[in-house]
Amino acid sequence: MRCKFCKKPAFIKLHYPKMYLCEEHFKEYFERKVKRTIERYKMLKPDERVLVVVSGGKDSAVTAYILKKLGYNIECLHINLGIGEYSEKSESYAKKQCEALGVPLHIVRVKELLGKGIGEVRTRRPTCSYCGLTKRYIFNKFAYDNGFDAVATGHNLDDEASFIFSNMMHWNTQYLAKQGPVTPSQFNGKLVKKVKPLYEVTEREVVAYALANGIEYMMEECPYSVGATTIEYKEILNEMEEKRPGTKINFVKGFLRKRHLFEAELQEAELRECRVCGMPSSGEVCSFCRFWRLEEPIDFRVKR
Ligand code: Q46
Ligand code: ZN
Ligand code: ZN
Repeated sequence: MRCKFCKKPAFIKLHYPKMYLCEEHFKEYFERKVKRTIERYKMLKPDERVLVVVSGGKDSAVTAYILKKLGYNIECLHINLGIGEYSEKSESYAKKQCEALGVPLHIVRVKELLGKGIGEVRTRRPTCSYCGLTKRYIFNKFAYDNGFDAVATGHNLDDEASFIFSNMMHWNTQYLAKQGPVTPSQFNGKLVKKVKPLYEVTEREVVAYALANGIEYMMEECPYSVGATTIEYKEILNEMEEKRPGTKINFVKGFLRKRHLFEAELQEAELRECRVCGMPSSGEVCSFCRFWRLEEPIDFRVKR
């Protein structure tokens, strides 16, 4: 098969819209799509400082690569979760990716910072639940302490579609009301703006783009992700996409049009400052400081 535009041998067959593209035209297509997503949802202004959270995996590596290529002012943050060999490998991939890009990389190691790695804390809380809480707190506070305007993460269309799908299956209307490509800055900037530049590209397209650009990434999954229900939801959506190309993007775009219906159910807890760290909290002490039993705030400011 040949490229739709230049008749060179095809590098990829896209299913929606259906077309064959050579490597060069695929890169162009992908970059244009991400640029349009950033503009459509008004994610970033050209002069903003953006912190990209890089895990070592493909999605965040591609996010950093493309934001740099589109001319944004980015720095990267890797959070080493302290999950044995998996985390060591992830960190070395994040380093390699940022070196190749020529972008500054900051590293925060959970075990050094908090005494224990993810998976080592004795708690009834599920591992992924306190892992998520820890990551979200660290990248937000790191961005806030260092004056970043936005945090960019690597969530792609498959992640978003499966997240919405699973939350609909459980009617978690609170989560649905807050889900989207951009979360604006709140609480006097203490909650830094979050953006997802890969919101409209599929996982398959991200893999192909990484391959086309020689981006190396960690392929192993976190040991705690085994059996996660989100993987099942992704499989179901992939089957549907196979039968009806466009299912995922139409589902997510339809959701965004109807999201206001869930907003009526939003019971926003009144936020105040955490007694320990001063960050926004619904109780006297925020969930991060409470979980890690902190008595002092953590200062993430980088000496320059
Ligand atoms: S939440 Fe759970 Fe992930 Fe943390 S413990 Fe691993 S699988 S890394 S996205
Ligand atoms: Zn071509
Ligand atoms: Zn706190």
